Amino acid sequence: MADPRNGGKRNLIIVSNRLPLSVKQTDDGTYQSSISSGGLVTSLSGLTKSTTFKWFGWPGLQVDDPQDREKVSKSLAAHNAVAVFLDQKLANQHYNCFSNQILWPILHYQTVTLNESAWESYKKVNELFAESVADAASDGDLIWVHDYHLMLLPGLLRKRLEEQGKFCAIGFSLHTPFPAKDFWRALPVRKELIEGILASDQVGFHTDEYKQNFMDSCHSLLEATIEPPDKIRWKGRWIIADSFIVGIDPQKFEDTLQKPEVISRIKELEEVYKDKKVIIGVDRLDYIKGLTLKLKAYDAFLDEHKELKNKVVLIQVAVPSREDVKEYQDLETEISTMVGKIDGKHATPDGSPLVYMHRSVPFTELTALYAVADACLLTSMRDGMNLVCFEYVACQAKKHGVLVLSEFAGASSFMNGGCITFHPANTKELSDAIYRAITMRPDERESNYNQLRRFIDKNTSARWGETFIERLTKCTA
Ligand code: GDG
Repeated sequence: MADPRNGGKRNLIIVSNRLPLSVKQTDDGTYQSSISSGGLVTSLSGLTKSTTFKWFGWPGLQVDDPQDREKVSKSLAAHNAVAVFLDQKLANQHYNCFSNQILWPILHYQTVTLNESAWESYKKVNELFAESVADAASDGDLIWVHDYHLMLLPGLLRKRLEEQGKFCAIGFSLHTPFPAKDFWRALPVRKELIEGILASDQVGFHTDEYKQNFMDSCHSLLEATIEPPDKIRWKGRWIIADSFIVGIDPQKFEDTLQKPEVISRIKELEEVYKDKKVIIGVDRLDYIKGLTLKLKAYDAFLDEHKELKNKVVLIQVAVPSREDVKEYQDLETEISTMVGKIDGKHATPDGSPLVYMHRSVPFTELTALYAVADACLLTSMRDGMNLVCFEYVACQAKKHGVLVLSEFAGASSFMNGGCITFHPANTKELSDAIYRAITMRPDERESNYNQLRRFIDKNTSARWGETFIERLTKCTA
């Protein structure tokens, strides 16, 4: 709905657990905020002409003093961002203990047990978000809520908005898989969470499979009526549920590849690895990314193809993630141990076939690594979409590198015609996939590549944002 107060633009409120900004206190006690680029930020680029934005979320730092809160809010306001302040203990219980230790695993097909106090904190944080957003929203605004940290928010918001006599269309996007109904029902609070989501007008998933799983749960747990392909009737309202391809901004990668420092870095890397096939892996250090399976299969591949030991290198970037959660600390130890063993077993005085980097690399270095790699290996056990594979394709216009992608990454349901897919826990299948990738004929590489390239160029993040919001706008008609 266009708003005459904004020159006919419509107003969009985006809500995510974390604001896409970094806020820092300076030496003089003031606060400075800088916007961090990211998928969600880019996805709004196509909407700027028709829409004004306001972004709500946790600023990522503990601020208790009311005066400091005011200062933080002022620095955020310059970026149209609004802080939802949380105390450290509550934020920890909501983010680490419920969202990341209960919801994240169950959404990725891992069994969990409920932690009652973490659930209470999850509800409390969703309430605080609802209070803050509902008070700031005006009648007719669009509200777009993101991800599993805020599943109760659409329900809490709708109630508050109705009490305040405001009508706002609410959209919800899930960035993870939604599991099959028999799996989801193992969670004791399974009904409350999907009831929360169903208070939205439109719910977006990465793939049709996740959408269908969600609809199945709504039907079997809540007796909601499903009208295929994309409608749910619940408590007298219609809700749209559909898949929306999240995508990246390929131009950003093309532009970075043109930078002089990236061009010279690519040359350097090509020199270092001139007689080798380079395989790149880029993952957050998360068990869903299947890094232990990747290393196991790579070890098996090196055992089977001893002649290739000095002719291939896997460069694995593993970005530290959720380091406060014990499962992630244990995983890091397990992976470091495996890396040490593989190195010890296969390295020669001429080098090692495995380079493991447990840190985040700068964006320019990341693009250079994508550009020099002959193949990209992604072995997720489950993954909502996986954007690394899109990014690799965006950097491979010259080489036509091969994408080797787990069949459990959401992206594989769109890209499987142009890449090698495999079951990540089938070591032999994965080892064979690696071999096939590094020995693929150039004409096959090129035709696969062209197919993938068309897909990522068409399904950009800007298109995702536009499509989701255009359709949500229709819910207000
Ligand atoms: C969740 C879902 C879904 C990684 N290492 C570095 C670095 N990255 C960037 C990549 C990419 C992003 O992080 C990772 O995105 P993914 O989509 O692969 O994975 P998640 O972080 O798990 O994201 C996922 C996504 O949400 C979107 O809905 O696709 O399934 O799990 O952009 O480039 N960036 C830099 N240095 C690194 O070392 N600069």
